[in-house]
Amino acid sequence: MTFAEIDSTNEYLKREVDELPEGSVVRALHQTAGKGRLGRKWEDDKDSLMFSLLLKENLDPNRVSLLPLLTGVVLYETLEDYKISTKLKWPNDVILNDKKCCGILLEGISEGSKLKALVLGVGLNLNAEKFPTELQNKATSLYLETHKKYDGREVLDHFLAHFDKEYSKYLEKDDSYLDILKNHSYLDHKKVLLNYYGEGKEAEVLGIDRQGRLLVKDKDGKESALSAGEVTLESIYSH
Ligand code: BT5
Repeated sequence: MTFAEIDSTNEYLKREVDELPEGSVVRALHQTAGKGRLGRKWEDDKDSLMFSLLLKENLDPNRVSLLPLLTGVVLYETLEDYKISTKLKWPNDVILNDKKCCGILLEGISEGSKLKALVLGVGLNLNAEKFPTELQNKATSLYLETHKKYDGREVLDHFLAHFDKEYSKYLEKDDSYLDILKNHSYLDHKKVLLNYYGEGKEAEVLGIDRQGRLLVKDKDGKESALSAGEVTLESIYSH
């Protein structure tokens, strides 16, 4: 289903969760209220791929935090089909030549204490020729990096084929897709400022572990493995 314009494809699936089946995909050519995480805004560059996917079956609350990582890997594979090499910035950005070309937003819908559904939203900048001033240093599109134009429907089909393959593995608890994240991780060797339960924590990123956690070394040399649920990345302060 493709809308010419809608508020947000994530919000649409959340509203229609009871009516729509497992695996429903909704795309919008324009979003009037595109969202990022933590109340942030997703800028609609007018020529990008924006869609959401509904997951209702076989949900395992203990493995939900792996899904943005899996989606990043699926986007990596999708763009490799076009010979575009990206890096994955844990936990949910896709980076092309040091700028963000794609963001992922996973939202849960609960009923009482039960997880009822997940909505997985993806925004991928395809053909934008420029971005608003405040994003110019950190956002990019496939067009700006490769000087080619891309067909959204075709890119979405590539995405869905890779997603089916990797998600079936995930459901069987085969997390081998994490190897791709480990091998193409953007944050490795960078010094970062993390928000750890509301407190600032400076650390150096060592890598990603087999459970998809960020491995860091703090200023005292102490190493730890942090999951996306307990820590958010505030900034990168040196390479
Ligand atoms: C994300 O949030 O990156 C998740 C974006 C998900 C967007 C999709 S589009 C389809 C579906 N429907 C929705 O309403 N949302 C999803 P976050 O990590 O919080 O990053 C947001 C930040 O990225 C903003 O604060 C900006 O700094 C930057 N940003 C905004 N628009 C951008 C764009 N088009 N390209 C690159 N960076 C952008």
